[in-house]
Amino acid sequence: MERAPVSPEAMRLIAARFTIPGTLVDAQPYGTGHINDTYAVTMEAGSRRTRYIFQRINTRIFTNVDALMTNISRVTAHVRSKLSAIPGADLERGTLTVIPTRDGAPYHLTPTGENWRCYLFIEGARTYDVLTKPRQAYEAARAFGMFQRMLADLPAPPLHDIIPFFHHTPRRFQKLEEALAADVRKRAGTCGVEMAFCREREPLTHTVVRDLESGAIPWRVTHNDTKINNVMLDDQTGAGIAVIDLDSVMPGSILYDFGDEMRTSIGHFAENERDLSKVFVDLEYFDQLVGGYLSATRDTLTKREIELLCFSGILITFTIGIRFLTDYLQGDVYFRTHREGENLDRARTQFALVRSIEDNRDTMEAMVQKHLRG
Ligand code: ADP
Ligand code: GN1
Ligand code: MG
Repeated sequence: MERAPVSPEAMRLIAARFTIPGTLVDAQPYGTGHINDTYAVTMEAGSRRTRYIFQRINTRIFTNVDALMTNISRVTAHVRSKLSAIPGADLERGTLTVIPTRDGAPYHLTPTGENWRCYLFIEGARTYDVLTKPRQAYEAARAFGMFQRMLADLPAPPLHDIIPFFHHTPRRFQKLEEALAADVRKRAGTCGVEMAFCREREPLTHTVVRDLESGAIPWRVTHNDTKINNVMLDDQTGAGIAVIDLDSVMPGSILYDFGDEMRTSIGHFAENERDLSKVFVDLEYFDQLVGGYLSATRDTLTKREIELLCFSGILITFTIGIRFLTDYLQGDVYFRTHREGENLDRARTQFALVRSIEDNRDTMEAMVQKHLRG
């Protein structure tokens, strides 16, 4: 779903509401996120130009913006306090910095009902939609692992459950069946193969949910959207410096985070790749991913979490494929799309990756064991 672009005049008025100096000299749509509308905004004060990220929050998805921004403020403050204990740490690049409005609020509600927030622009670093070097998989995974580690002692109360049942695969599966039955866009006929694929794998939807419910694996503070373009890598050193897109940080399983990272960092294909011959696991990237993730989390994971690491890649890739397919059937109302059928392509790509992980599972399990030993 696309939303109307913002006029330069409207952007100027919005920027004026935040505690940032200068006048707006440029504003451009930015990034490839599927949910919010993101703009890179340049302000000029005297001879100094400073960039900011402005986001129009998608309130169809985030219905409680107060709760959302409370979570983000708490998480970024906590990460910043952890970073401040590390000599030489860069507090402005190591996490998002929420810029308050002139009324001291973490977001601005416009007279027309739009919700805008503003972050410092993290300069000298970038996100990747597709990785180009195995080492990037290590760095990104290490950053996500460190992020989770830093949040392990976030003081009570628990974070707001921003999107209940976000990674609850059995519910996602049920929604898919409902969307198929309703078939509002008459697209059911085009995804018979995909539906068969999903139904064949229905039994695996229950594993992590059941283990969380029984206490076999712990609830933790997790990011829940650890796709590769939600972590910034330094342009000079390549190091993973900041985990961003904190909208869905809430109680969850680390398996959600590890699985989503795996989905987006072990191959050489875009999420919407149509040539499925390109969709396969590159084991060298997986090896780096596991190495980076365990370098930060090895001593915190339980035996059962470790047992499920490889499986989580199958589960989360499958879950997100289910969500793309559901959105396709519902008429592309959730994820931003740029062409007809894009959500179906995205679903097909996810399912092809599920197959490739299934095919490589034994080798991947052995790699996890190798990293645990050393
Ligand atoms: P969405 O929720 O739509 O995915 P994100 O918060 O992930 O939105 O932002 C979209 C993209 O904008 C990111 O992938 C990243 O490239 C860029 N971005 C977001 N926040 C910052 C920031 N503070 N500094 C620099 N780039 C950012
Ligand atoms: C969305 O916001 P973004 O583009 O980083 C989505 C994730 C999906 C992802 C698929 C809040 O992430 O859950 O995994 O698209 N975010 C939300 O690319 O639904
Ligand atoms: Mg994002």
